[in-house]
Amino acid sequence: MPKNVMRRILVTGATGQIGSELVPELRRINGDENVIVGVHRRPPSDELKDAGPCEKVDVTDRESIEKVVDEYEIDTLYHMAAILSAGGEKNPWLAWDVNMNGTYNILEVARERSMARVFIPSSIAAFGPETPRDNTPQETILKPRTMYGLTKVAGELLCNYYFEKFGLDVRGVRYPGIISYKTPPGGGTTDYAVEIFYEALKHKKYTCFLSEDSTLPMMYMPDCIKATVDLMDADLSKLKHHTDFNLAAISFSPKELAEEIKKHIPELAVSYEPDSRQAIADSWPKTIDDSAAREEWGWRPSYDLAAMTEDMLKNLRIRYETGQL
Ligand code: AKB
Repeated sequence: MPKNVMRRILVTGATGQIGSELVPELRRINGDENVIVGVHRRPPSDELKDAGPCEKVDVTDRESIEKVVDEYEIDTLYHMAAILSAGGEKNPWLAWDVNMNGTYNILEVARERSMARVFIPSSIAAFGPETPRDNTPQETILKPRTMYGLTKVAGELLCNYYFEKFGLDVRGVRYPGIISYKTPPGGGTTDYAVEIFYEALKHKKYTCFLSEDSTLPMMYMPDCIKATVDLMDADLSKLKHHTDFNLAAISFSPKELAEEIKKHIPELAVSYEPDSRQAIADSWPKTIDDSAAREEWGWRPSYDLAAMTEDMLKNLRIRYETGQL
């Protein structure tokens, strides 16, 4: 897929945390009309709606995917719809349906139409308590205990099967927790790392649902978008992995994040009341070895903890001051 070829793209889950920032970047590269926002639960923002097409897509209903794919002659799919770790423990049946049947439907629609390329992300939730937690290797034990995690492991394997068996060019990374200021995440174990910024600016206090020393792998949204776009642009012949790239940027604990925010908002008071999400965090890695992504498609993150914190606070302040929040 040469870089200068315009794709016809459908993004499922396009109104979610990552989708809502991926779409504008894909539209910048491919043209507004060529990137379709797949909407299901969350309505699209004015930014997404005004710039280009938005269509209803329920990934658990294959016909609703087919209708949009055929109408817009889609050749590339970004499948971002998913129920995350904490949400999946509240409703494991829905998590299975959306994450497993949704992924299977996307793969089948793509296979039947011989699509050019498909992006289906995995997550650090694919790891479990038996996985080495420091510098987690690319090839390692995958025995997650959450419904989200097990659907991600099965998803990685299923995507790889479609690549090996049918030659469908499916690609994916294991996203860490993603931090952003435009669209809040929902139902994740890493969501505290976004909530704390809103609460720090608004109330100068925050009660964290993880313990102060729960170090987890995280990433700022611009790096997440860069990784997603760069992997999809990568030369297929250079890839040894396809659907399960470890991806790392920053690792920190709630306490370290609070200390960094306090450099800008010294009055911030943070307390810790771990809930059921603590057990999930305890089963995930602290740091990740992403050398395969670095070697095979040149992955390099740009934001460290200090740069991410400064940019988050700057942009959230603007949103509060201009009445967007
Ligand atoms: C979650 O916390 O469930 C997600 C993830 C790490 O995939 N943010």
